[in-house]
Amino acid sequence: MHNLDAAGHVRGESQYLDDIPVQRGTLHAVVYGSPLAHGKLRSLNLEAARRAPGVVRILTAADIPGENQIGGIVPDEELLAGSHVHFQGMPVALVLAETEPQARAAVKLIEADIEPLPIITDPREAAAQDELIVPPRTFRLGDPAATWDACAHIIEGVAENGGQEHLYIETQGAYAYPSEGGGVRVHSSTQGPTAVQRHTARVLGVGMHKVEVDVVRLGGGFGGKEDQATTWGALAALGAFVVKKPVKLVLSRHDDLRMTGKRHPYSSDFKLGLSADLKLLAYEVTFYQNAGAAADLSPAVLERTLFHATNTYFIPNVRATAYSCRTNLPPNTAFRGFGGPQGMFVIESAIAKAAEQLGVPAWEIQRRNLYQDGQEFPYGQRLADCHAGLSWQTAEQKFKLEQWQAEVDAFNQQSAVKKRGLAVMPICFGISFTKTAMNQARALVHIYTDGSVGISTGAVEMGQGVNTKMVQVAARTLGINPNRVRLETTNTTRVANTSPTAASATADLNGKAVEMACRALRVRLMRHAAEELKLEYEGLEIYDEQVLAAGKPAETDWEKLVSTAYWKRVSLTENAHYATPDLWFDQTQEKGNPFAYHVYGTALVQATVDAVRGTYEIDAVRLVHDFGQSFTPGIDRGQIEGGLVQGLGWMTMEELIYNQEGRLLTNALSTYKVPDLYSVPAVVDVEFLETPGHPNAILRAKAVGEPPLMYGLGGYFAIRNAVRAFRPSVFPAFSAPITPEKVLMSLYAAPAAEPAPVHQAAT
Ligand code: MTE
Ligand code: LUZ
Ligand code: MOS
Repeated sequence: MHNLDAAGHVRGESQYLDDIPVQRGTLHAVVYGSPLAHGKLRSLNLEAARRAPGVVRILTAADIPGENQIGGIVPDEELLAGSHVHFQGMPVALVLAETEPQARAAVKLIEADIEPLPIITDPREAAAQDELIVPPRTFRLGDPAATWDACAHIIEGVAENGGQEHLYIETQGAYAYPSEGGGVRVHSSTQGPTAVQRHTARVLGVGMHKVEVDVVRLGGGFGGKEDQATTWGALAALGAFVVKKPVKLVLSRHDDLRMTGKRHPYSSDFKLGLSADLKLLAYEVTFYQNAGAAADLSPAVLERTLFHATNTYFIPNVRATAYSCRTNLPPNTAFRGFGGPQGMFVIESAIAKAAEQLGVPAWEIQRRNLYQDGQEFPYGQRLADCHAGLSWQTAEQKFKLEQWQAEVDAFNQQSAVKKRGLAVMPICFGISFTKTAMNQARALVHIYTDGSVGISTGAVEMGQGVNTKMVQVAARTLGINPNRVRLETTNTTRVANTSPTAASATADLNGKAVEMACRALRVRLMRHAAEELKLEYEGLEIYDEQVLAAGKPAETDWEKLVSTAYWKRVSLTENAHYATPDLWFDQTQEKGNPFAYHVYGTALVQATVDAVRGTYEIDAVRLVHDFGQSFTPGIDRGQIEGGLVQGLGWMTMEELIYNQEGRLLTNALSTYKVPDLYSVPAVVDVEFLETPGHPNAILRAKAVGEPPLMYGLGGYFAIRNAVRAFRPSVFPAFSAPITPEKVLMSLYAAPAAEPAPVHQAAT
C-alpha cells in the first residue's frame, strides 16, 4: 500500500492550515519582533502603528489575561516580552489588522526603546559566565581517569557542529476562533497539539477543556514544530480571545527563519584512549550546547546527546558531561535526531583523528569496537537484539568495502586534482522518549453502521506517512480492506493529553493503541458472530493484499456483521491506551532502561573533492538499515532517503551564521544553502537488513523517522578523507559543516606553524 497522501499531494488537493476557508471578519496578525538580542524594554511606541490603515488592535504582554509563560521543561519563556528582550526577533507585540499586508505595514511603524545589555552568542562564553539553562549532567561507565595509563594511544581534540534550519515547506502558523463559553478553537501547524492547548490555556487563564486544538497535517515539521508551534498558536488564540474575532497568524518565510530556533550548535572537547590493537578503552567528552535564550527542549536534547555519546561502540570507561548554555539567540529546539547526531559527531571525530594519527582507515577502528549483546551502554541499559555487527558485516560484504577502498585509492593515484574519500558511518539510535512518562498514547476507533471505520489518535501526519501506517494497522487487525478506514484529524477533544509526534516513536505508540482498540473490537464482533449469527466471516483472517489483488469478493459479511451487531446493541466504539512496557530511568544515578529498543544500520559514503576549487560531490551512499519487519517499505525507504539527504545537508552545506549582535545573517534561501535535486547523491542504495524486528515496535516494523539522518555524518568524513588524499599533511578542524570554503581554506590556508609538505604520508 502506498502513502495515502500521495495522490492528494500531487494533485494539490491535500489540506494545510492555509487551505482552511477563512471566515468573514477574520483578522490577520503579524508579530513585531525585538530588534535587539538583549536588553531592557523601556517603552514601546505603538501610536503610529495604531493609526495605520486597517489596524484593529495591537496586543502586548499587558493584554495577556493569564500567565505570560510558555516554557515547558523550564518556565523561562514569555509569550510576549515583558520587561526584557532576550533574542533578536523575540515577539514583543502582535498587530491585528483587516489584511495581512496592513498588519505587516503597521509593524514597521512600531518603535521600541531598549536599553542594550551584553550579548552572548558563544556557548563556551556562556558556560564561563555560568549562564546555564539547567545544571550540567554527567553519564559515567567505568573509570576513564584510571585507564589513561593503560592506553597505548591517547587522542585529544575539539569538535564543533553548526545549527540547522528546519525549512519545513509550510511555515509556522495558526488560525484561532473564539468559541462559545469563553474558549477558543485553534487550527495549528503543530507536532504537539496538547502543548499548544496547555500553553494557550495557561496564557488565557482558562481550563484546558476550553481550548480545542485541531491539526489536519503539516507541510513538514522535522522537530521545528514539536515545541515552537506553541508561540504562534497561543498568539493567534490570544488575539481571538481578546478581540472576539477569528485571527490568522502565518509567519512569512523571513520571519520564520529569524524568529524560530534551530538544531543546536555544539562545541565539544574529547579525549579518547585506545589499546595497541585499536580497542577503545576510555572516552572523556564535554559538550557545550548552544541552547539560545530559553530552555525550550534543550535539556531533553542535551540528555539525548549523552545517550548517544558513544554511538554504536562499546567503550568500557566513559565520562560524558554536558552543559546547556544560555545565549542570546532564538531558543534552539528539536531537530530530527534531537541531540543524538551532535553526540555522534564527536565520537566519530575522535575515531577519525585517532585513525589519522595512527595511519589506519577509521573503519578499522570502528569495526573492532561495535556493540554486542550483553554489553552495557553508559546509561545502564543492557544490549539485546543488537544488530550493529550484523548491519556492518552485511554492508561490508554487500558493498565490498575493501575493494571499494582499493578503487578509491587507485583513483587517487591517477587523479591529480580530483580526489576521492570513503567513509563508513554506522548508527545506533534509541527509540522512546527519553522522558519515560511521555511514552504513552491513545486511540479512538469508531466502526460506523455501514462498516466504514474512523480512527483518531494523537499522531500528527507531517509527511512521514504515519496516517498510512495507522490505516494499515487498523485494516490488518480488523481484517478489512484499508479503503474502509479513514484517519481523522488530530484533535485534542477526541484524543487528549498526547505526547508530541516526535522521537520517531509515533507510529509505535499510537499504532499499538490502534491495534489494541481494533483487537478489542474484533474480539467483540467475533464473539457476536459466533453467539448470535453463526456467521462464516472470512474477512476476519488477517488482511492480505495478494488475496485482494486476486479479486476477492467484497467483504459483505463484514457489513452484515457490523450492522447486526449495532442492532443487538453491541458497542462499535473502542478507546485504547498504550504505555511502552519496562521503561525507567533514574536521573540521580543516570542509569536505567530508557529505550524500548535500538535501531541499527551502516552506510558507506563516497565523496569526490575538486582540490582546486574546494567543491565536492557526494557520489554514492550505500547502506544497510535495520527496518525490522517493514509493512510500508515504500514509505520507510523514503524516510531513509530524506533523512540521509537532510543529514548530508547539515554536515556539508547548511551554514547558519549569526553576527556578534545575535542577528541571523543567513536569513534567506539565497544565503542559506540546503540540498537540492542536484546535490542528492547519484547513487543511494538502501538495503533492508533481515531481522525479526522488535515486539515493542508496531507490527515488528522498527521506528524509522530520525535514525537515517545520522548516516549523513558519513558525508563529512568522506569529504575529509578526500581532502587528506590530496594533502595528507592537512588535518582540517573537526568543524561541521565542511563547506567548500572550509575545504579550500584547509588546503591552502594551513596555519603557518604547520608548513604543509605535499603528498607526504601522515604519521
Ligand atoms: N518526514 C517528513 N516527510 N516530514 C517530517 O517533518 N519529521 C521527522 C521524521 N520524518 C519528518 C519526517 C522527525 S524529526 C520525526 S521525530 C519523525 O519523522 C516523526 O514521525 P514518526 O514518529 O511517525 O516517525
Ligand atoms: N522529544 C522529546 C524528542 O521530548 N524527547 C525525546 O527523547 C525526543 N527524542 C527525539 C526527538 N524528539
Ligand atoms: Mo523529531 S526531532 O522527534 O520531531
